[in-house]
Amino acid sequence: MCQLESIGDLVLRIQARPVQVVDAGDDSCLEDFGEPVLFRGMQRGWPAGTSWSADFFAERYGDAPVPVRSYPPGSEYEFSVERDTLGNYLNYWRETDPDPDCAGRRLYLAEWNFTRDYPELSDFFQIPALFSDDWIDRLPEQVRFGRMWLFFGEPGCSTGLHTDTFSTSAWLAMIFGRKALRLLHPSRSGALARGDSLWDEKTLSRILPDGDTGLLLEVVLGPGETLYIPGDWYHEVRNLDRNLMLTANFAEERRLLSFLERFESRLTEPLTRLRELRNEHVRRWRERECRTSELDSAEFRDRQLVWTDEVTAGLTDYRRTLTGLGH
Ligand SMILES: O=C(O)CCC(=O)C(=O)O
Ligand SMILES: [Fe+2]
Repeated sequence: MCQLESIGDLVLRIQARPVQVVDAGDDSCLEDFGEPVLFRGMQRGWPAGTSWSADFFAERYGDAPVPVRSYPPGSEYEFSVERDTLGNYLNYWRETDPDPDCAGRRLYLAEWNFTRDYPELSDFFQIPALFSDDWIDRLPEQVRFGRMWLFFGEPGCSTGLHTDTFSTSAWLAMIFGRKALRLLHPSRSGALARGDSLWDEKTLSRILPDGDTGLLLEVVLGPGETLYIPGDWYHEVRNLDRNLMLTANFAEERRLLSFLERFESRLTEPLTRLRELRNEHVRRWRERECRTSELDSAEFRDRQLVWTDEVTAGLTDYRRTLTGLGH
């Protein structure tokens, strides 16, 4: 791989902890898993596994407008985004060899919100039961957002270190090909700086000064495997070969309050429904109807108190202004 040293070399020197592998069954519940987990067998019976190929998409969806990341020569992480058609993208696959050394420009079809334009493609997979309780479904329709994407992966094109929006969790289902991921426990997020990479030894020696590599996880995700990433885990993704991945974000109840706080901060006006969801969760927590919640942590409760104080302070000013205006 370009820029950073090859993954194979580094695995020997930096001891990241392998992500736990679990055979999917219907007896587990998401709250049994407190960190990223790789599930095998979760895509059993999905028509996507046998029918989704480059030819399948080129023949049926060649005209589809898609977002394409363009990585300049030498750059594994920096890109600009262009619009093109899926057909042109797949022609690029057909006509060029993979370029893992980043000698030339590479193209990565990332974050195609495909079900919005082609809902029939939803018939090719099922949202795994473990991830199906998504509190975003309970938001009012006008603020609900698309959160399921296809990625046609290209070696030498990586997605830099990030957390997913609004503290949402994610599942990443590999249809064909492979990706490598490194993930960092949220307790070390504060140590990160711009430009850091979890494959960079300098970054690692700074963010894990005690050599506590239990906080750094690594996985190679292969065909038929599905990775669960809980919200607020920083992760970095490298494509090992040409691949296809289906991925979705969702808001799980045990992280609902973080989701609502982040989501609400992006809205231009308050939504009563968000307050209702929050109150519903607090009630369920007090009545022990949910197994775990961010409210179990006193530190989290203190931070929420500061935040609600700020919100109320904002309203107090507003109220004062209104009062000053008289009737
Ligand atoms: O596969 C990738 O390049 C990035 C996947 C990911 O982490 C995301 O979409 O948030
Ligand atoms: Fe992500």
